[in-house]
Amino acid sequence: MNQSIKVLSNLVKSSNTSRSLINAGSRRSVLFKTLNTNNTVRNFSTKQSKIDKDDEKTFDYTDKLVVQKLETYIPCYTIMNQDGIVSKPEQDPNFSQEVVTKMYKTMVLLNTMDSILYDVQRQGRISFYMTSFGEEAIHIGSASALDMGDTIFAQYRETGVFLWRGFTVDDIVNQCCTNDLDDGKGRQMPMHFGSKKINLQTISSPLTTQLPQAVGSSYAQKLAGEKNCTIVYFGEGAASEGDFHAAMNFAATLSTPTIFFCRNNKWAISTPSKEQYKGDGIAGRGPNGYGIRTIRVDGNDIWAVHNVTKLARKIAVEEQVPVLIEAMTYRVGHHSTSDDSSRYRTVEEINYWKETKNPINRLKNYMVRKNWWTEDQEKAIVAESRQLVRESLMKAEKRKKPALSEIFNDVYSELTPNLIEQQKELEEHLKLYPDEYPIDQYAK
Ligand SMILES: Cc1ncc(C[n+]2csc(CCOP(=O)(O)OP(=O)(O)O)c2C)c(N)n1
Ligand SMILES: [Mg+2]
Repeated sequence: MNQSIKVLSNLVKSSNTSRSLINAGSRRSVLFKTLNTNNTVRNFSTKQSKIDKDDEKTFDYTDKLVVQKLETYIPCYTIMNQDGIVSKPEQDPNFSQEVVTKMYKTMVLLNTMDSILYDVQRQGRISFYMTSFGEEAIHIGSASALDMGDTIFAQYRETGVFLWRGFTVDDIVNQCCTNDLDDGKGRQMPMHFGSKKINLQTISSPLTTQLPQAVGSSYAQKLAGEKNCTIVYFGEGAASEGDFHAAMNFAATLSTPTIFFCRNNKWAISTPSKEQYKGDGIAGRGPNGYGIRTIRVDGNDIWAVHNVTKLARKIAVEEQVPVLIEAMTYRVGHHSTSDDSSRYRTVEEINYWKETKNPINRLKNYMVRKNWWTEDQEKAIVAESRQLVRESLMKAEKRKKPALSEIFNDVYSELTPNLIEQQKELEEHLKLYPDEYPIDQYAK
């Protein structure tokens, strides 16, 4: 019998034993064995006989026949209005001028880079791009509350999080141009970054796969006794996938240090959020659905986002439990360069968010109130950001594509015999038809 079958059969045996113990009403705890990641045996204890008592504690029995309706909505935490005024000064994180300026500059850089790279895709110089217009406060507000040791799982619209953690414009542009400096070696679509440097797990296109993976990552952190958590970003559309529910339930029952960060930007490509769910958004599922502590926040208020992420991180790490955050915002740009949102929403709707709830202007107003920012500085920073992105693009476009041999690397630590065979076949084929392929564009 191999090891995993042995473990499984132990579990089955134990669960049969547990059932007979419940039937007998015994108060003895049941021990069963499983393996942890270090392959050492761990003991889990289940106090089965307490189940009935727990039920009595959690709800009352009643003779009133009531069909429960949705009655209360989770409020949305916000502390800074569009004029940059913080309603309760004690809740202002009170960062120094230097730190706030860095946050603001990162938001402007992200916004400027998005505008340029969107146009560059339209010119056919990169194959795909996704902007984060309108969600800049979510990125910088949340990323600034995390520790570099925390692991990030992202969806794809979180570029500002990466910038804040030290992923550079060059890193982004090299990946979008899929040149030889791209960490992914040209094997991913543009925007699907991954980076050890910033503790970012590689982004994958199929929606919501990152959620159960993030729970696994945080469970590993818990078992290793680390003082870090895993944060996983996802859209309200992604939360309709089954993986969302599996992940939430695993995190709750395994009690993992996971921050589930939902960016509710009201659209999932052309599907509005009101067609995505009928309950109290994504936040409403947390406390009653899964027993997960939950906060809803104004995603366009950088200080509110920072405060909730900081608190969620503290709870996750210190209490080793998951926390759900739902940040309310709006996707100002098209879904991606493959989308034209004018086909399904009005310009008035977009302008309402762009003009009256703009997260970048909100932080700018805060800085202007403190006499930390002038129009001259604004012009300079926009020009600087443009210059940075354009230069990066010029450098990136001159480079070669990753070496063709990279197609075969990194799946296994060593090439398998069939991969060696395929690689040889490709080399022979290219030698036979040298004029049919632009081989000189690829690094050696
Ligand atoms: C499993 C799966 N189904 C469908 C898609 C196609 N798809 C890509 S993004 C997207 C919308 C996601 O919306 P949301 O989660 O709200 O994120 P947002 O784009 O608004 O940031 C869809 C349907 C996919 N990538 N994977
Ligand atoms: Mg969405």
